[in-house]
Amino acid sequence: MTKHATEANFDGLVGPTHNYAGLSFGNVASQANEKRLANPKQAALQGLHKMKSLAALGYRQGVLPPHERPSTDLLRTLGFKGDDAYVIREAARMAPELLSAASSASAMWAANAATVSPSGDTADARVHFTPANLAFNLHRSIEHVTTQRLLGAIFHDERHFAVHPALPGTPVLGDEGAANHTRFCGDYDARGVEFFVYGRRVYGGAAAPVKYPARQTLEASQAIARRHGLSDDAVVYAQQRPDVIDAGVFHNDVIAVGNQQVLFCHAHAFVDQASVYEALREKLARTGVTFEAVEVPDSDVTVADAVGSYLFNSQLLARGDGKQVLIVPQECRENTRVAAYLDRLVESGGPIAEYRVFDLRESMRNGGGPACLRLRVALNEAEIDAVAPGVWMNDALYDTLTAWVERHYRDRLGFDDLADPQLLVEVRTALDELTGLLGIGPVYGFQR
Ligand code: SUG
Repeated sequence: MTKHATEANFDGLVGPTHNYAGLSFGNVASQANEKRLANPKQAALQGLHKMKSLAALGYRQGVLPPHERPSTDLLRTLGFKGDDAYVIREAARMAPELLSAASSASAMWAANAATVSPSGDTADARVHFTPANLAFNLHRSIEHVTTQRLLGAIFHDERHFAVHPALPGTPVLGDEGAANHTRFCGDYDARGVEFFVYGRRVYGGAAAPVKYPARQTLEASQAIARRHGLSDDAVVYAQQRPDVIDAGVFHNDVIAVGNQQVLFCHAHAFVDQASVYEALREKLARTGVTFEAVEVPDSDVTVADAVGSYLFNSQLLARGDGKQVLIVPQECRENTRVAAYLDRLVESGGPIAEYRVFDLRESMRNGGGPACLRLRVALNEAEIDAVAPGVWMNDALYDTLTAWVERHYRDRLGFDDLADPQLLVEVRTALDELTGLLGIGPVYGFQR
């Protein structure tokens, strides 16, 4: 593996409690699959297969461990008392929806773990991380505590990395992390332009969706840019179109993805889309890079097609030859319009020259595609060396983690299983072993 500046992808390893609880209002897949029986083992293996495949193609790939679930801390905060088994049984009996929230494996969607600003962009030339408060959903609002600890363990060298706490968890500062953040650049260690997309502006007003929530506010995005030390000429803000949020685009990464100089997006992604392109073009030009938008017209792929297939929830990755490869979920092959579009796209001679298809069905049924599963961290050589080495994916780690999943994960999980206190015992046994396998030391509350 070469050690030049690169963009590493850290994928969330699916946790042993992966299930379908219908917890996310406005996320149509989550709502449609509520109470379906899940297969955590298969979900984790599907994710590992993607990680290993991208590592084998030469991309730097890391692993973010799952969180401890069910969270008895949350249940205790909500008033349940007694030992862990009693707390879980009482929650199942009195407030099953709270037990579901406390049990979600939603930390797998690492794109929502944090917003990351690479050292090329920040005032102190360190990589800055702000864990997302995910304040809109109870089940996700508890993630940032463990996320901060995990990022602190993996990116522990403070000469290179700054891991901030999450923003206050209030609706004014709703923050969903990198799912609403894209960075454009030339070389990964050079100055880039960070693109923050918000759904709602609290102060000063702006149109907002009427049916579904806008989870990200402009005020949150601006706070992150400030604390990361980004200069005004390296930042562009854009509002997501409220009508597409109402059509099920609950994060910007359901309708747009970018990498280096390329933005791949639907024609209905942003309010005043032409001005958004112009701002990106102008600011990127100051870094010597020519911005390229690949815009998909509604006549080729509708917003409903995009939401159903997750065409834009793809990973756009640089190939060695200046072209890009798109990593798409297999649902894109199953929608005939999207499949035909993809074939035309790679024939068109544009920047996206190839696509590769992955089966991520278990995650997709909760609204999580290839892009949701990964957190991008652009790193220079010295920073690569400063990352905890045990989290880098390679053939040996793939084999180790596959065997670990096979040993510890169930192959079916429904609500009744969440009520079984034995599940927490299994989760703790698995996670305790995992921190050893990844060499990141004790990070979970039960290990302290
Ligand atoms: O926040 N689904 C997640 C999916 C997150 C996808 N991430 C990105 N687009 N980057 C969410 O809505 C569903 C859980 C359940 O219903 O069981 C859930 O949390």
